[in-house]
Amino acid sequence: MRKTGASLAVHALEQLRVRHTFGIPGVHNTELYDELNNSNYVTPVLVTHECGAAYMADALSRVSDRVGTLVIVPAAGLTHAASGIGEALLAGVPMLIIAAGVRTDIPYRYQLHQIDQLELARPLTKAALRVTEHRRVVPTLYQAWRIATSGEPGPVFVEIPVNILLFTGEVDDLPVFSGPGMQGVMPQKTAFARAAELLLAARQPGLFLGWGAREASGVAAEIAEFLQAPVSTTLQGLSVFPATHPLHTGFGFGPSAVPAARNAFSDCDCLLGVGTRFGEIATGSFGATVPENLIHIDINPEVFGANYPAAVSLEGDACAVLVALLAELKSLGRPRPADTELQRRIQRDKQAYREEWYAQPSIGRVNPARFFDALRRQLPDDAVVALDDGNHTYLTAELFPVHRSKTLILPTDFNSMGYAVPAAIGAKFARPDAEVVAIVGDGGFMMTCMEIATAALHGLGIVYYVFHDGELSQIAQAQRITYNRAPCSTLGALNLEGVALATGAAYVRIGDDGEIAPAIARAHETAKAGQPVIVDVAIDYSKRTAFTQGAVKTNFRRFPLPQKLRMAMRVISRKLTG
Ligand SMILES: Cc1ncc(C[n+]2csc(CCOP(=O)(O)OP(=O)(O)O)c2C)c(N)n1
Ligand SMILES: [Mg+2]
Repeated sequence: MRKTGASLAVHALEQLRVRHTFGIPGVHNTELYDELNNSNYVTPVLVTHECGAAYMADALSRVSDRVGTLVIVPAAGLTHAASGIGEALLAGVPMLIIAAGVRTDIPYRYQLHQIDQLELARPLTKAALRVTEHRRVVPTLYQAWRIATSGEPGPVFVEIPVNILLFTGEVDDLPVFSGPGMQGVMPQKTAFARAAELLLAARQPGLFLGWGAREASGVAAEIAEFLQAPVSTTLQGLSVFPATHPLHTGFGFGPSAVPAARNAFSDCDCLLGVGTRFGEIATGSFGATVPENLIHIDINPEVFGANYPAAVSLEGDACAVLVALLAELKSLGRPRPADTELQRRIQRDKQAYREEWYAQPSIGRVNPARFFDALRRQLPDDAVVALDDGNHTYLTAELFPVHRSKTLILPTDFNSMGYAVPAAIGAKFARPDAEVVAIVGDGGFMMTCMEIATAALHGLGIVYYVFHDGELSQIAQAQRITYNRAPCSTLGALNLEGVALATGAAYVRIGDDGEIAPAIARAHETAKAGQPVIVDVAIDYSKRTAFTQGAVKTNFRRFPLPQKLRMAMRVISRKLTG
């Protein structure tokens, strides 16, 4: 039979349960957009900028079991989407990127949008594939989906030249998708026994959970309870262990961690790290001390020993490996009695940290701890929170208790600002019945805020909390410590009410602590009626997070002595002379 590449691609997307695609049409992919428009299953979503499309696709993958998909024009579509693709790559998030390609059936060079896209896509993706004939459209998309979702997930790029999309070509059949097909590996029994022995023999075991453990919250809790081990998470993995659990301590466990985690892990002699790469942010710039007895579980064997040597490494799916490890623990040992002293200390430390923040006088501004407590009280446990990158990220990490896995999403290792606004849209498309909010700094907001027009167009009631401090605070704070000044970190005036007017959102302002609770209630009422809301929060950033203080100190300590002296002298002389 003869089919256009566009109709074949849409057949494949329907088979792959792709409900939404994100992108912008251009001359190379209009046939594909026409076919998407004909589909009863897939809805193509128009965005304002392909960067937004990529963040939407990323978020959709993070909060659901579907694969976020882009449909973009060659070259310019890819370069615009690159930040979101990079984010998905370093965060282990599956994504399918379908870009049209220039014509391959004509002899001309210097075609519109002509560059070597595959070369550009390669370092940003797990794989970059090109379709060269009609027969390969469907199998290539199935292959891309399998690569994107297997092992450590990630983005996969597929180029389909416009002549294949637009013209008909011969195919033998329309293959049905037969499922993932890849079976995970499972470590040797002896490795489980060794891991269980180390954990049972430890004086103070601890658990450190990353995003890779997102489907393993239940079994991780059972192991923590069995061992009476405190639990800390990475930044990306903040949601994987409920903050309400008595053994939950917080984000990180080294000098950049909150006091509850820092203290609970101070004499940890056996660490069970699950679904984490022990990367820079997770470890507070590698400042965390990891004990010799590290048991490292990950689906990607490349992470073992990358930064910290593991005494035992267990390659496989976090959930399956933890289930087997728990069985081994039960067969070799007995559960420890509840460590009430440890649990009491965790709660005491958490309470004291909160009180420290509450004591911060935020006159005429909004106290972060009071804001997060009020938001938590008004948000259901299954609400999705999307963050951006900045000071607000670490404030949220330290002060907002997350109750359920995959309900907090944020940019981490690629660490690209501009994530939150579109990510909240992707999350709302994926989970239309859930409340979705974004917490975003004013700098990050400016990067992608026009995407709120997309939310308004689709009647997506998302609440955008913009922490409006007038500067790029996360960087400005570090600049002030190091340079005693903060060049290029002050933002121009931003009229958020104007942005609301321009995008079709409602506008609410929180000027001080007294306005927090009623403003949140009002914003969520409006959002429930299907309108996005921009909440202008006059946040008080005068107190630094534990993370910022810890990370600056850790980095400084590691500088060579002459450089340390140079920097210290500079800051002292600037303090004296202004
Ligand atoms: C694309 C990109 N550009 C620059 C940075 C560096 N950066 C990290 S945090 C930050 C400040 C963010 O400012 P804002 O969005 O206002 O958030 P705040 O820190 O004030 O909460 C900057 C500039 C980055 N992470 N990503
Ligand atoms: Mg700011």
